[in-house]
Amino acid sequence: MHKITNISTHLYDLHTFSQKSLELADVLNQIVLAAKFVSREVNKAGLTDILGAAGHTNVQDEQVQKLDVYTNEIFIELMRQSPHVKAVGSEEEDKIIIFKGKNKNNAKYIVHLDPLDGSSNIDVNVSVGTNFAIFEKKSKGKGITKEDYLQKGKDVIAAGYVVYGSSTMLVYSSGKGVHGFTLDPSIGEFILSHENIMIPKESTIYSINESYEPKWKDDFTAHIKKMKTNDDISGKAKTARYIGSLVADFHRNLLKGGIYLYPADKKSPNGKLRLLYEGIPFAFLAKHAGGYASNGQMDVLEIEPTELHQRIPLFVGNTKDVKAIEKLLKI
Ligand code: AHM
Ligand code: MG
Repeated sequence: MHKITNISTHLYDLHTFSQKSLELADVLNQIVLAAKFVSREVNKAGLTDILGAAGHTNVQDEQVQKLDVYTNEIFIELMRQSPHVKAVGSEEEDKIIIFKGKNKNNAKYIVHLDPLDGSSNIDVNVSVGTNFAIFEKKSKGKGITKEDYLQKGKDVIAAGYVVYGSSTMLVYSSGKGVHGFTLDPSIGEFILSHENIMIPKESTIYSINESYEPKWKDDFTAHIKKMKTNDDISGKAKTARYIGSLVADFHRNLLKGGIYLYPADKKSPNGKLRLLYEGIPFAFLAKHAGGYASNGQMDVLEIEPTELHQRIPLFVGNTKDVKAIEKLLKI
């Protein structure tokens, strides 16, 4: 029989059972548990009309929550229950949530997450996901400072995402390769299915919302046009794929080779995506899978965060594609 590995065993193996691996495994296990709850809810989302719509009661007379509200609450609650998580930054919360209490005296991890990314796809049975990045507190003592929760991506301890698609998959890296686990719903376990993912050398896909083309600068439009015909990088035409859930678009490009682009434009001069929980997790994963992420000027992992919900333009995927965009946009 071939070896069956779940995520905690995998993490212990990678870090040879160190204290760090035990603590990190606890945090990841809480993320895994939350993801299982969310996966269950996502899978029955289409049944809400039958079971009860958000804001109303279902057939059991329970209040039904909107999926994004539910997801945010379950992730925060499970982070609260881990003795190792000191704070959580969530796309759904204005401020950083800092946990207090005796069981948190030695907590040293800060988790930034987008509990349900791809909000426009929630109600239409299209893949959505959860993205996360885990940092270690730098300051001494029980408290937490801005420097603790506004760290550069290069200081990430582990990052990953869960994609709730035709199956539910969790992909993570703790700096030693990028690994994918598929949820087996019959036993409720994430089992290692994609070990050591490397982004394919041949990049065949570009992912961008082309409806914003009238807002782009001419040289950017020309660059995208070149991708469709005779790409400078691969010498071949790329094909377009855009789901509108970053997590699902990134996942596909990671496995198939390609570039995801969300530039700054006249409507969003700083881009749309958020540095801490949308840029950094994918930049970290891309790096460890042989790819690269940039804001058009520099490596996303080198950007100094100044606020919790800071936005950036984001280009992520095959290194050569992203470097070509950087060359085009660099001031
Ligand atoms: P969200 O966090 O509100 O879901 O917004 C982020 C999403 C990404 O998942 C996706 O890639 C992008 O927004 C799509 O934006 P647009 O509809 O402008 O193409
Ligand atoms: Mg999002």
